Amino acid sequence: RPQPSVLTRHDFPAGFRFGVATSSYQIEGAAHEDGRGPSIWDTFCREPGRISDGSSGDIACDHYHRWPEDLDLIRSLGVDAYRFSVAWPRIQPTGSGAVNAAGLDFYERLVDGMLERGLSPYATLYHWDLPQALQDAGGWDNRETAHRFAEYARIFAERLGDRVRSYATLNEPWCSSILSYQIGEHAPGLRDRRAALSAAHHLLLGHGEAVLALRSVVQQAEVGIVLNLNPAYPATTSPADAAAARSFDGEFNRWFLEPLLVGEYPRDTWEAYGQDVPDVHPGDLQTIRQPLDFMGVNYYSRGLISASGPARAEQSEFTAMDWEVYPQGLTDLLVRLKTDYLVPPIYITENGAAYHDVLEGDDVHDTARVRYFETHLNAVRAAADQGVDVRGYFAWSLMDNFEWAHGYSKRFGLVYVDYGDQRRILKDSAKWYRSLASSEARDD
Ligand code: PNW
Repeated sequence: RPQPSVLTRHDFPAGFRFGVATSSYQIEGAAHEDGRGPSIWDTFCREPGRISDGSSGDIACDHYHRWPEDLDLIRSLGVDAYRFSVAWPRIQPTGSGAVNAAGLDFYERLVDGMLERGLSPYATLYHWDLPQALQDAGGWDNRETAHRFAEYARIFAERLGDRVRSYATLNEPWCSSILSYQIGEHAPGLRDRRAALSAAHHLLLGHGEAVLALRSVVQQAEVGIVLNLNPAYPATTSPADAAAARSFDGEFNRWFLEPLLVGEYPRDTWEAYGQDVPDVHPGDLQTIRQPLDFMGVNYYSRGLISASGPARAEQSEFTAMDWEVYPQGLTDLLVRLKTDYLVPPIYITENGAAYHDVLEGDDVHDTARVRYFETHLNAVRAAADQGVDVRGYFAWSLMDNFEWAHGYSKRFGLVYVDYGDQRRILKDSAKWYRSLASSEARDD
C-alpha cells in the first residue's frame, strides 16, 4: 500500500540535505535523571489545566535511554542529518554557574552516535526548556537571561565544537515570547504583552551574544537561528483586510526578521505596540544583527487574515491541529525572503503535520501526511527553481512526541510511538520519506 516517492534527490539542488527533527523536552523523558535541573516545562505541566491531556514530558519517548535504537531508526530512513535540541537544564541545572558533567556526557554520546552512523548533527541550543531557576529570576523578561544563554552556548561548544558544525541558537523566538508571555499557551503561561516584547528582545539579544560566543569557540561553526514564519494573506481584497494582514505580518514575521537581518524593529509594528515596546539599550541591535551562516525556517501553515481576525478558507484541508494545508505559502515565503532581505542560505528546519493516525497491526496508513510532505517538498523545489538558496529540509518530526499544550494527543511523527511499550512503528509517511532520501544522489 505505501507508495514510493515520485520526487527524488535529482529534483533538488546539488548537495541538498534531507533530515528529521526533534526537540529535547518533547522526546527525552528522564526528566529527573543524571542531575538534570527542573525546567519551566516541568513546572508548567504540573499546573492544572495547562496541558490538554494532563500529561508531561517526564517519560515522553524515553529517548534519553533509547537513543541508540532511535539513531539506528534515523539511519534506516536514509537521511543525511538529524536536528536535535540540547536541554539547557541538563548542562546547567540552575541555568548559571555549575556545569553538570553527566549532561554534557549524554550529548557527547548522542553526537558520537550520529557520526558513527554517518548522520550530520544539527544542534539547536534552545527549544524552550529554560532552567526553572532562571524563570524564578524573571525568565526572558530579565536581561540577565540573555547573558546566561550565551554562557551556556559557550559551554556546549567548548565540549562538542570539534564534532558539531551546525548550531541554531533559538527555536522560534515568537513562541518563547508571544505564545508564552502574552497568549499564555506555553510556559511560563503569562498574559502580559509588555513582558512578551521584553522577552522577545532578550531572546534576540541572547541569540546575538551566543553567535559571538560560538564563533569565538568554534572556528568552522555554521551558526544560525530558527524562526517560525507564517506568511499573511488578506482574506478579501478590501483595504481593511490588507491592513490587518500587514499588521499580522509585522507582529509574527517582521518583528523577528528585521532586527536579525536589517538591524531595526519594523516601524509600523513598533508604533502599534505603543507603551509595550522593549527597553532597547544602545548597541543591542548591532549585537542582534550578527552575520548568519543560515536561516532556519519552520513552516506549517499560512495566516488568512481579515480585519475582524483570522479567517478560514472553507474549501481547504485542515490538519488535526486545525492548521490549513497551504503548500503555496512555503514557496511564497521563501521567494519573499530572497526578494525583501539579504537572507543567508535557508534550511527548512521544520515542516510536517498532525493527523489522527490509526495503528492497524504494524501499519499506519497516513496517506494525508504523505500528501502533506509531497506537496510541501514540491513547494521547496519550486522556490529553489526560482533561485532561492535552500540547502536542506528537516521533517517534523522523527516520531510522535509530547506536543506541548496538546500533550500526546497530537501525533506529528513519521514514526508512530506506542506509549504503552515505547514501540516505534514506521508509518507509510516514513517509508515514503525513506524512498526519497534513499534515492540516488546527484553526482554534480
Ligand atoms: C513548533 N503556533 O511549535 C515547534 O518548533 C515544535 O516543537 C512543535 O512540535 C511543532 O511546531 C508543531 O506544533 C509551534 O501556535 C507551536 O503558531 C505552536 C505554534 C507554532 C509552532
